[in-house]
Amino acid sequence: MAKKDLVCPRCLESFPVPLVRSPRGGLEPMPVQRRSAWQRFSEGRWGGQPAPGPSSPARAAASDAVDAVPVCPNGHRLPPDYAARPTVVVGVVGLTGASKSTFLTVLIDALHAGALAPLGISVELDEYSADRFERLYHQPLLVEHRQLPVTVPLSVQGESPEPLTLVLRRTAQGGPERAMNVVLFDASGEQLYRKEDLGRFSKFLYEASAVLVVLSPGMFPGLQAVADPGEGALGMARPTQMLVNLADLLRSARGLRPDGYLQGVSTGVILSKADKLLARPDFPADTLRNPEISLGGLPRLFEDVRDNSARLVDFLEANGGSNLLTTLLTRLPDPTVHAVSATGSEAREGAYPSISPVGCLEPLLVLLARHGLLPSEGLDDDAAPRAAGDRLGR
Ligand SMILES: Nc1nc2c(ncn2[C@@H]2O[C@H](COP(=O)(O)OP(=O)(O)O)[C@@H](O)[C@H]2O)c(=O)[nH]1
Ligand SMILES: [Mg+2]
Ligand SMILES: [Zn+2]
Repeated sequence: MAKKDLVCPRCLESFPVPLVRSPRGGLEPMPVQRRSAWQRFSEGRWGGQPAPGPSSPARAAASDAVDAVPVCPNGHRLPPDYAARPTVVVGVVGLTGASKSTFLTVLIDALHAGALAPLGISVELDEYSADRFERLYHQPLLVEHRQLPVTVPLSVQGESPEPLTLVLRRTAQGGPERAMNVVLFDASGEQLYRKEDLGRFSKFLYEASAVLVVLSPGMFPGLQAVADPGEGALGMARPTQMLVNLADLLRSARGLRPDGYLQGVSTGVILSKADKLLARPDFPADTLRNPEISLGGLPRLFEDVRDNSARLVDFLEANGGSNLLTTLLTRLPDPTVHAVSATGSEAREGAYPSISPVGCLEPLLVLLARHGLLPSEGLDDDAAPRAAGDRLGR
């Protein structure tokens, strides 16, 4: 398989090798430390004798190269050893108000607090992300318990959706450490259904190898009673169009036909704000849960994920989401559907009494299994690839 390009965790531009600032100005490929032809020749010739050391300018150049910080073509510094790890770029897609930012905040907070420790996974936020996460997400929501301000859609071409980057490290007992960069970014769904924005803003999704679609209950016709202000009036046409465009985009980014199989792309669907559905008799309330996490329990957990997905699909179809669900299940590869409540309860006058997230980790566990950091046993009912839609037992 061809070596994959790197993706900058700041601007999401892809590039083949890290660059360094050249002493002459500008950027050049990071030098690989190689022995010169003369060194190789002389080693062979003079066998056991110590090779003459490099000249002092050569030593100086080598030490510059070691000190130089690798950057992307736009000059953003890459986190330490970033290029040595595989990267999964996760686009979190949903309309404004769907709960993308709130979900990301509680998810990253839980990861940072060691939620994956029972699986032998440690999580570190990259330095640049950590600072932004603290100021813009953690402090307002989790310390002050305030509602997050709306994320403004990108308005300038070339503007970055400002991803948050995590490094996940897993040490299986006795085995070598495996590490992965996870780059999460907020993909405003508005910029997916407005045709004029598609080409300008959705290039970031070209780099995504994982997609988390966030759907809030208020947009389903049968669930209007729990809609937040403005949500219900939108109707289902926009979110459905958003998904059609998303699926087209993921395929065209890979040079695939509109019905081509999206190899290597994982998709999860988050039914957000599910705390608001608990009072409804038709809602499968036990799908909203914080399951115990252990390595031994993962296959069982993933089987439950499949069962719960099927029940949530039935629930949403019965509440007027038929077209949208058909679009999801037929156009995206093997999506699992998860009930999630980022806050555990509704805000009153802009503030939450307390924040107790439910179900936030599950979509990430599936994603990590799909991308090879966790075993995926239990996630697929058999090894043979099946058409999307079948997978959910329908
Ligand atoms: N009841 C409830 N409301 C939520 C939850 N998550 C978000 N909200 C509400 O939805 C609003 C929009 O969430 P936000 O994360 O800003 O949406 P985004 O535009 O997709 O980033 C928040 O201000 C909250 O009022 C949740 O888990 N439960
Ligand atoms: Mg937001
Ligand atoms: Zn960059």
